[in-house]
Amino acid sequence: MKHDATPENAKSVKVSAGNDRRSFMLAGLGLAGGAAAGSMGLLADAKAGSNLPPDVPIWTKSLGSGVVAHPYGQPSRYEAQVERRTVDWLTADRMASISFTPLADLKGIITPSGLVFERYHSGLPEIDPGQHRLMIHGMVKQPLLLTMDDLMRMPSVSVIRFLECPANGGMEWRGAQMTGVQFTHGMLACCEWTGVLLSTLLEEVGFSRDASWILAEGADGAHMSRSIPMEKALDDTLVVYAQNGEALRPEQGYPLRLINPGWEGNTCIKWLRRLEIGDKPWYQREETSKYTDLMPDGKAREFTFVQECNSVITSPSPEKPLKGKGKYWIEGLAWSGRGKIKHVDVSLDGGISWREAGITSIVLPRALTRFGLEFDWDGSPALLQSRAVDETGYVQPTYQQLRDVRGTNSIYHKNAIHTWNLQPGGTVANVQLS
Ligand SMILES: Nc1nc2c(c(=O)[nH]1)N[C@H]1C(S)=C(S)[C@@H](COP(=O)(O)O)O[C@H]1N2
Ligand SMILES: [Mo]
Repeated sequence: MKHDATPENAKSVKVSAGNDRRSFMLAGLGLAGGAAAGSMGLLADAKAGSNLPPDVPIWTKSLGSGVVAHPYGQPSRYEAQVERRTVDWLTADRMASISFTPLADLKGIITPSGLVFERYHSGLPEIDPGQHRLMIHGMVKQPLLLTMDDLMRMPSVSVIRFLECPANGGMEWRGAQMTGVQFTHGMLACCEWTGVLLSTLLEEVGFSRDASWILAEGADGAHMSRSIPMEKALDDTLVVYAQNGEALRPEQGYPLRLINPGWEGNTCIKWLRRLEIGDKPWYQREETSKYTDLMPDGKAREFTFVQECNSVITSPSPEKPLKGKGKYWIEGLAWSGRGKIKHVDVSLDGGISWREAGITSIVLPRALTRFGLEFDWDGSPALLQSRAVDETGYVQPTYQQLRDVRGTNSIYHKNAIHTWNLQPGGTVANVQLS
């Protein structure tokens, strides 16, 4: 798109009223023609007022506010609708609850810290980092009680990885019922995480050769805890103190949390206070009565750690309806707990035919990956789907394929191909195809 309509040359063009202004603007943007006006929706809603070309907007005629009007910067007030939201009927209170990431409004692959979904089992504890300790004990030569300062002095690494609750989309096992991508897929985020590799800490304490599991425990009232296999701990588990370049947010576990890249968010213990080294799993509440998968044979599958390959179209979506026929950019997110995203296809006809989408972001293992595709909408109804393939060759399943294996009792680990029904008026509804 060419941007050759500077304010200067804008003034030199003689325009009289609303319609002429519109065609001038479109010509300047290289989008001349009534069809483009309708299709792009450019200026479609804008009332020709004193802030629109060729007039000089009011904010251009005076000094702005000075520096540090906001010592900690905030988004524009025009972005106030971009916020975490809850589904009130899901949980009895806000302490053992969840809020969802507003995926439809986000760009790129990094989730801004203030918009990362929150999952608490007993509310958000307010922890004084000066009084916080990490205890590492059990089958070790040298138990340790570490301060935050101790941790900051150790070798540090930063990685960009997604974080997803295994219950993400769980409500959709019973059929399409959530009203937006924020709620169907918003237990999902991707941040840069900085901290110390757990393997570094394990070397420090000298773990026994018979050790095979590690219990991670949080400092919240729930003492949320999970058993982590030693293999993962020695691979890429991170004890994290920073997120997107600053200290962890309280919501994300300040001052310290675990990140198990690509694994159930539930294993990523926040407000981390204790790591116990042992030789078997502890079978805590969150790995027995919860976060296990009830299979068709009536048995519960335990320790389903990996978040399998998944994807969703974030626009169009219920939050991002279309405004008339014409060209649009379909975009969405794909991710896999097993590695990098290799390929994303998009269907406009409910999975009968597929087109390859472009990958429009950096591609990192176990990170959100953005895809996009041009779409010329003729105004007819469509069934939009995305289907991701990861570097292991795993193809995101249909609901039917998933139910064939998992039956109908599941809550967690739903990664089926999702369908949006684009309706003639441009609204988008959540529907489910098998
Ligand atoms: N201590 C503690 N850690 C916790 C939880 C918790 O309630 N307490 N919730 C877990 C769950 S179920 C998920 S999905 C992730 C969510 O991380 P987030 O709130 O940073 O998005 O944290 C996990 N770690
Ligand atoms: Mo979770």
